[in-house]
Amino acid sequence: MTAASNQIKSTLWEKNQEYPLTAESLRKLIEHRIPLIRIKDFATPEECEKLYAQSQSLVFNAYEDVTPKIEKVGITVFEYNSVSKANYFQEVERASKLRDSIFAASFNPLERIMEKFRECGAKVRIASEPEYGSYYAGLIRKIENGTQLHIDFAPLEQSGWEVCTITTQLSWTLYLKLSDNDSGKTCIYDRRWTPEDEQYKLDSYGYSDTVIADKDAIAFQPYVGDVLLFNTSNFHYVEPMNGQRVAFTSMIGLLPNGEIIFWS
Ligand SMILES: O=C(O)CCC(=O)C(=O)O
Ligand SMILES: [Fe+2]
Repeated sequence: MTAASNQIKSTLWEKNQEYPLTAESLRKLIEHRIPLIRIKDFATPEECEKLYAQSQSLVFNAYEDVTPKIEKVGITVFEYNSVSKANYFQEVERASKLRDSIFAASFNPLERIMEKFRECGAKVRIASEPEYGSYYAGLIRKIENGTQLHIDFAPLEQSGWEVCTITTQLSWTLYLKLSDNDSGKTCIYDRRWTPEDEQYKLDSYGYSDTVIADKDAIAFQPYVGDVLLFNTSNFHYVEPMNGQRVAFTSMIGLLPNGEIIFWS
């Protein structure tokens, strides 16, 4: 392949389709050459039900300034960006203890996904901050009314945190409870965010449709037990769900030294 055609390929998806997780597909996802990876049957229906059941006795908190409403158990750097790093790290221990007690009574999807990345040859760890230690990773999240068109890219939101030094951001989502198998799709566009797109920002996180005009998209239908992995600097949104849509999720980032970090 010539350098010129290689350059074209790196900005366009090779095919508008799903891929299984392999060392090669992971590399291509990072390079924006494929739209998404589906890990089929990552967890059994029983494991998903157990993890979901654990969340039923917990309080889900809604993100501030986010409409439609998104609720979750666990903490995010996004919410502490305007508060302080110290406050975030004060909460990490409490949130991690709660998460670990949920895992103990069900199973540990975070360790499982990290192991799958290791099997692909990746060097993975939880993100950490020199003076504070490990970040928190792993939200139980309800997105039932859909989302706006958006991207997730820590270097845009955070500054002075390890997660803002990543060069590529992915997310992984394990679906635990879905009322319907024909709604609540995740739509991902073959359109990466650029700094010029900030003029199309509508509120705390949504963007105008102008940014995705004429671009290819793929609609991912979630199933219980499957994992979705995609590059979150591609514009994307979640369709409203007919009922429940509960998932376990975290962010994933590639550092300049090639290490892969997980956080929420
Ligand atoms: O729930 C999903 O399918 C994906 C949600 C999302 O916006 C993300 O993971 O960045
Ligand atoms: Fe997102």
